[in-house]
Amino acid sequence: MATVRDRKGGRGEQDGTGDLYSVLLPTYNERENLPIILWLLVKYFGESGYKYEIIIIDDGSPDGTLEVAKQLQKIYGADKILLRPREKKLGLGTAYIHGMQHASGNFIIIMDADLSHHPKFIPEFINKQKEGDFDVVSGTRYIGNGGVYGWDLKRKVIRLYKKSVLQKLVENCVSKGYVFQMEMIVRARQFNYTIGEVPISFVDRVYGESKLGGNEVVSFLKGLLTLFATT
Ligand SMILES: Nc1nc2c(ncn2[C@@H]2O[C@H](COP(=O)(O)OP(=O)(O)OP(=O)(O)O)[C@@H](O)[C@H]2O)c(=O)[nH]1
Ligand SMILES: *[C@@H]1O[C@H](CO)[C@@H](O)[C@H](O)[C@H]1NC(C)=O
Repeated sequence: MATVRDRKGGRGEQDGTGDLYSVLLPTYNERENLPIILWLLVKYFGESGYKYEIIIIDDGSPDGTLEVAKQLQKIYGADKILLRPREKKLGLGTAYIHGMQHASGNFIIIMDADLSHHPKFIPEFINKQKEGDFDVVSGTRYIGNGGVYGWDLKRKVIRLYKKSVLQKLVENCVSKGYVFQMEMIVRARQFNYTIGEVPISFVDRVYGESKLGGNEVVSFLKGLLTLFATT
């Protein structure tokens, strides 16, 4: 792992000197997951104080994901939720490229909308990036008692990139689908980009092996009621 470097130009901490994080959220038939993933993103970004925008790239989902996204945009604001839909399912790789073209942030965060990633880890990714001025920050999964599972080839992880680095990587990647994400990290190593790692418990799914905590579900539902009452 790279050592901590001197910070050049005194890049700000929280809310400091203009770092903006663009979260790319590709969706295909995520009508049911989108409300909770956005609620969690807004919650954890709000608590951290980092500036963000969420770019939803929906590929003509037949389940009406885009209509749900429009409702959520009304709730959270068009400055926070950007909709950059495409006509039809064109694949994950090009969805990222499309989203990136519309991103204003100097950092890009890539994650799935299907609740396989918990947004609570995002502030840790950001802190890690600042700690070493890393080009890329990726999750490293652990199996329970601190045992390293290593690079996850089967399942995808959240990643944070400097925008310029992500641009260079996508230009050089040829794979499709989720292999694309693996290729990006392989190329990052080839290009000698510095990669920070955030330890993530192997069971970090929002649903699945580790469920949302009961408290989180309750406060999500309360939050929804408040939203319906006030909008
Ligand atoms: N915009 C867009 N999003 C997609 C597409 N395919 C998957 N997604 C989204 O990308 C995230 C990862 O979904 P997965 O289904 O695991 O994607 P995948 O690994 O390509 O798997 P398959 O789509 O089943 O081949 C989820 O948020 C999906 O809703 C696509 O073609 N376009
Ligand atoms: C990356 O580093 C290795 C080892 O120092 C070096 O041989 C290689 O040329 C570097 N690659 C690039 C793209 O700079």
